Amino acid sequence: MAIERTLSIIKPDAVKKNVIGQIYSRFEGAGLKVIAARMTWLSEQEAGQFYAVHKDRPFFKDLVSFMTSGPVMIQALEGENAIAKNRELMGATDPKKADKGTIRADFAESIDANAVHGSDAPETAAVEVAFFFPGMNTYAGR
Ligand code: RTP
Ligand code: MG
Repeated sequence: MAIERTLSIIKPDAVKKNVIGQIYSRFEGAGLKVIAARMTWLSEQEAGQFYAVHKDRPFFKDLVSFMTSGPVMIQALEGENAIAKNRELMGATDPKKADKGTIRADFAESIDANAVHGSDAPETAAVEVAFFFPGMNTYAGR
């Protein structure tokens, strides 16, 4: 199986709940390595640009406003099948529909405040990792 990289964001609701460590434990338990990380408070421009694919969706404004409501923890994860593995750990977008034991089932409140983001495909993972960690290939994966 391929070693992949994916972008993960611990969203403002989960940072406020003080569960960064518990979420990191799940990555580690699944064999995903944190190879780059940055805690930041996204500007409206950054959040809007990051979620540009959703700009015509009805929830876009709420999404940007939520993502800029507090600090976020952003990380690149690396491991076998990392993109799908991270999505499995996260659970469904709507925490009410997320499988038991997933991050969203355990830590998320609503479809808006749903604890984590994870890239959904190799193409988006490449774009999203580069968005927050430009030039990462020069130091990661050693
Ligand atoms: P994410 O991108 O955050 O990892 O989540 P996802 O793939 O599971 O969901 P996606 O469809 O990409 O939507 C991005 C984020 O927008 C919010 N959303 N709200 N109110 C709604 O119907 C709705 N749908 C999506 C969620 O916060 C979702 O994570
Ligand atoms: Mg998505």
